[in-house]
Amino acid sequence: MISKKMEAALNEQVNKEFYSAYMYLAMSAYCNSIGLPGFSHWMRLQYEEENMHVTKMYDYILSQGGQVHLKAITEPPKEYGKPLDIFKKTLEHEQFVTASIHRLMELAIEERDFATQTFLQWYVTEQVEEESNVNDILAPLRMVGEDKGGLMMIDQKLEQRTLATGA
Ligand code: OFO
Repeated sequence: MISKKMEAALNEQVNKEFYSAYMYLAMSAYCNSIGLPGFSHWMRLQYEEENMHVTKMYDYILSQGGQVHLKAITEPPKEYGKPLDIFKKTLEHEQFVTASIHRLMELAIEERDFATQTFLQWYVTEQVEEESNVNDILAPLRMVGEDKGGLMMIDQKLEQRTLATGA
């Protein structure tokens, strides 16, 4: 059983996770359109991961006897700039999601809602991983700058990403 306030906050987070999925799919399309198939693949898998984040939270709300309220998803941008800008925007977005998860955790602590604290712990850990993965890509991107050969190498590396299980 979760409080109505917690139910509303989790529904807001479901919407944010949906937006994340939508944004990464838009990024995937954009990367494809600028000739970066590896970047596009990475973003496509990120989209799949976000869908898992949505479903996990959706299932939790229902398992706690809560009501799911699906809201309109904001339209993501169509263009994301240069390869470095794409991942800078990705990091910014993940930091925004991390802050949102932390606010949810604060609410769960305030309400002494132990079940939701345990549930949210998975997202706290996941966000550490998400930010770290993006930082690992940003470092070589900063190094190569506009160098086409370097960008191609990074593109090939991103093409190798596989979907993480256990989400
Ligand atoms: Fe759902 O973690 Fe990214 O946004």
